[in-house]
Amino acid sequence: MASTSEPLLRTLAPALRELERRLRAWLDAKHRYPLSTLQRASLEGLASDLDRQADALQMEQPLLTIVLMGGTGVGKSTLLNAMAGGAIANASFARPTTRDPVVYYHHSIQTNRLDPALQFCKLASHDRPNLEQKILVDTPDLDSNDLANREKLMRILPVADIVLYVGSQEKYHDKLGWELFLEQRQRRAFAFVLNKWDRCLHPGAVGMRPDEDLLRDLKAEGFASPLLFRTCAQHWVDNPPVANNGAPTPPVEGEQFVDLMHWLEMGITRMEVEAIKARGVSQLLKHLAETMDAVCPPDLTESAERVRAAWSRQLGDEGDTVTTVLLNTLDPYQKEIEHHFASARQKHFTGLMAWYLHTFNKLRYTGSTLRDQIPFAGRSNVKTPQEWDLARFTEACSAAASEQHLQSRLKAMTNRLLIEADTLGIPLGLLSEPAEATARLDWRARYAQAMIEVITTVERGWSQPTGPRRWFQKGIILVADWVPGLSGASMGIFLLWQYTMLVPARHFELMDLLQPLGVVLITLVIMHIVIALCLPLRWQVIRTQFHERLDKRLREELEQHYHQVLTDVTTEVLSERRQNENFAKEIQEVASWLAEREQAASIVNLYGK
Ligand SMILES: Nc1nc2c(ncn2[C@@H]2O[C@H](COP(=O)(O)OP(=O)(O)O)[C@@H](O)[C@H]2O)c(=O)[nH]1
Ligand SMILES: [Mg+2]
Repeated sequence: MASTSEPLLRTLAPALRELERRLRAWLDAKHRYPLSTLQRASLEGLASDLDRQADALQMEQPLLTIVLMGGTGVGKSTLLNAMAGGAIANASFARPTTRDPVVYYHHSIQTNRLDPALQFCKLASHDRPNLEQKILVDTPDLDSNDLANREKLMRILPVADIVLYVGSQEKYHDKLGWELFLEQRQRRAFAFVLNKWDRCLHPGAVGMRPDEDLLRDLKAEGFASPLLFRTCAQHWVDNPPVANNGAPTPPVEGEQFVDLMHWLEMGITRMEVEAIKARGVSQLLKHLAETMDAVCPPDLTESAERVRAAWSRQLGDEGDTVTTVLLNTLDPYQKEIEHHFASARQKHFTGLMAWYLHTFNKLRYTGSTLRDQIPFAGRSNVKTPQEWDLARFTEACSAAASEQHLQSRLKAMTNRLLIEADTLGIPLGLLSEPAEATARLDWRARYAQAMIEVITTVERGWSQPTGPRRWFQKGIILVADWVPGLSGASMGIFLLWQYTMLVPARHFELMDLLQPLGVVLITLVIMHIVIALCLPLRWQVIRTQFHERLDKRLREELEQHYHQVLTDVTTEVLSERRQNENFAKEIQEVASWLAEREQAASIVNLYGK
């Protein structure tokens, strides 16, 4: 049995190392989903445990470490001395306060094979073949007032395969000790010693017998039939059993020190050692799996969908407000914009009409061109560009708008978005950093860009329409381009006809020259009126179109950026979740492989349910 189980443990070592490597890499990686300090510490502890177990399992013959744990004065040191058959541990009479942990081990074990936590203890070797694979460790009192002592104990505990929980009649169930037991019981084998048994039995004792009381409490913790030894350690120090060289007589009825020794020497066979080791590893894996499960990020896909919908509403409102603010900034420049639109269309006309429109617009918008030159304080803090330059103009508008409200609005809105996301199931901590970074983007430039694009589109849509409107406009332009010239020419021809063909012929007068010019001018004016009626240019119409498009454009821009934050974070968290699940699967694989091969050794009583 032992020969088949040994490869089991040694095969386990590399698997544990691999898990340790994965765990450390996971801990070192950056996590979007936060990990609490406590969780991190506990995972780091588990990584060292994996390392320790891997080391321990790699040995030819795995060593079993049995640690004596208990409160001050219960007799741990005395018990170890009794086990050793002589004074090796500092029992209280020798050095009551400074107590280094004592390690009692077989001389064949090279000290460098001992776990680092043990190498710094007081070492006492022996040559007892029955204890060859076992290391007994006395520890500082768990209720010691000296913090350094408690620290020493906490450093040794992880090494323990079996904890021998020692109590005495007055101290077997102290709060500290019991808490430590509850904390460790999932991970280690436990056996119990009730020392000073001689004191438990004295006739004056009232209430429940301590051993029965302890058994009852252990039962409540799932230890149905725990190993409990009642001992009088002091007695065996005074009368070492080896010296008796025969069947020693217990000092009082029911004393079980001999049974304890028998269990340690014979009860824990090699098979049990390996079973305990294997069990220790599976407990460790279980603990690791549980901890990984606790830190596993939730699936945020559904919450993200809800948040997306809620955000869309808010971002839509924001886009609307920003549009209104931007357009209000634009309002005072109505004339300039109309001028700009008019000049854009004027370019489509040729000949006389082009000249006429140019002159007309110049006269009509004198104010606006004039205004370009004078700084006009008081009306608005928007600076009008020196030359008529639409791009620079809108940029200035949006810069002003931005200075007024928009940047701070955006910050406030981002906070609202974060709170909304939090209530819908995406924790604040996940989104705040990238969302705030998005709020800090150069939105002024983005707004300006949007305005320029929209104003250009509206202008193009107006000056170069598509569909039937396009042909309608073409027709009007064609008529407007030709009719004034033609009517002037017709007038000229008519006059010539009057001079030459008409009988009696008309006499030439200087004023006649003005007639064709007059006709041209009148036609130009009539055509201009026709143009104005058929292709109207009104600020309200431009503004409405502008509002619609800018609103849509800004909404898209805002949604694009903020939704990206949501997508990025959910994808990242999802991939962290996958990683976590994969790791859990690997842990599970090792654990079930181990479970299949775990021995049916008689170790069940060392573990609670
Ligand atoms: N009556 C009685 N006293 C004991 C027994 N074992 C140890 N003691 C005494 O208990 C005191 C504390 O023992 P010690 O081993 O130093 O306790 P530790 O603090 O747990 O290491 C010593 O004075 C021992 O003589 C026992 O079985 N019966
Ligand atoms: Mg002691």
